[in-house]
Amino acid sequence: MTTRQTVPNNMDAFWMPFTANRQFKKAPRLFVEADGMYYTTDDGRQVLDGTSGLWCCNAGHRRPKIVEAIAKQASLLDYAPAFQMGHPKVFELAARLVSLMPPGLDHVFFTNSGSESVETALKIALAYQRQRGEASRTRLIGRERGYHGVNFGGLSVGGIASNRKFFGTLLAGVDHIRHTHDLARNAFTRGQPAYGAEFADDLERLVALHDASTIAAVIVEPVAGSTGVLIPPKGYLERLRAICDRHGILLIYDEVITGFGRLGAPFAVDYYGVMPDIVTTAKGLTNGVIPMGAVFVKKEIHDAFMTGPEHMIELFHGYTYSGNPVAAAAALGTLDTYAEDGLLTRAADLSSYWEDSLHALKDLPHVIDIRNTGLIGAIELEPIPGQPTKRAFSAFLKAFEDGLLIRTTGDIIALSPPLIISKSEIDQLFAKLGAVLRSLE
Ligand code: PXG
Repeated sequence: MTTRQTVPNNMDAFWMPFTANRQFKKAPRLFVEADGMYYTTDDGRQVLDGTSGLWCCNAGHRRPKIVEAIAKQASLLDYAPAFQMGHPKVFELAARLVSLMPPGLDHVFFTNSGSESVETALKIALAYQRQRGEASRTRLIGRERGYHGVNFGGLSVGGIASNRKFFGTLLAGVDHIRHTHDLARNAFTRGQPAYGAEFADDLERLVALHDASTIAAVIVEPVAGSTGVLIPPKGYLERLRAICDRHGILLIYDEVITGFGRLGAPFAVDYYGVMPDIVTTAKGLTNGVIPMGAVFVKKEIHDAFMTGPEHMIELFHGYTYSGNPVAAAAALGTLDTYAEDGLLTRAADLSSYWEDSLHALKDLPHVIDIRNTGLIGAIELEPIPGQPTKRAFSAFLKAFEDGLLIRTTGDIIALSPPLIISKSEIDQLFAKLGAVLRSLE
């Protein structure tokens, strides 16, 4: 007789990322299958995916076009060297991706994650400034509460103390503009907050301090995700762009979360109508199925490197798996799925229903703010005095028991369901979440 064992005998060996390891291993939460909007746990329960995995499964789970594309590619060409060699799928993918962006962001560099996309963008920015004769522009500017992955460049420009404090002095020459969160003026805003465009002027302060001739680039998430869904105040991105232009500073958007339809347009670039010079993506690029990232770069930046002898490498940067054939096939299958289901703009149709359902939780206990854009929502809870994060973590555990997957960061609950969600599934999500919030201490 065989019994299928889904809980491993020994969980010690795996040091889990960004996880309370000891808590988890005492009471493991395991998914064994997924389909559409739902995960299945090892004990056979259905869990509604309120977070698209980790903001990545924008088309929902186990989508046939993606599964087939991966299987076919693996059986045809499993791997091709990424340096000095190529394969057709990656060129097809780059052309498809560029066609989704507004004209100008014409070139794509492939990576394997959001973190690597960020490192790539920062390195291209520095190298470009040198290439155009501005080699003194070596500073990188991030923003408080920014999240740009976990590698040293991204950590350095990132603005989350708990992620940074263990890891020494990080990159030299980095500074940060202030964050845009302003609960006092903007609590319970639907969409873009009315107040805070002037927070962009903080970049002028850093220009005055360091001088523009030392600054290469500024990187921001158009909507900060990991730090608890901070939506740009009206006029903020416009103002940041104008200051960058005034001082010859490149503007990098980290669209690892906002890319691929999350806001109701293919990218935040379209949604906010403010053009950056470089855009980082990952996650939704392959629907989370195979690791892959892509960095979009303006033509002028790319072209500045296309000089010198033709046999010479133009940019000394790349990864063994840049444009991996199976990942490229997964991305093409993902783009086909997005196109077939109209997912890159579907959030725009659903966002007012989503918004109303979310804001209906306004009067529940401990709720101090609710904010939303596209198919993103956040509920900020009053922390338990002396025990920050505990209230939201309890909500996460309770929601999981009740068949709903949410994410929490600090005492903020973040929601970002697959873009295939139906109105009745939105109802179900908020009914479950409402019950969880009512039950909290
Ligand atoms: N930039 C941004 C804006 C991100 O959100 C990264 C870079 C790094 O991507 P990789 O693929 O290296 O993890 C991210 C990742 C959450 C959560 O729940 C967010 C991320 C990852 C895991 C959880 O907020 N964002």
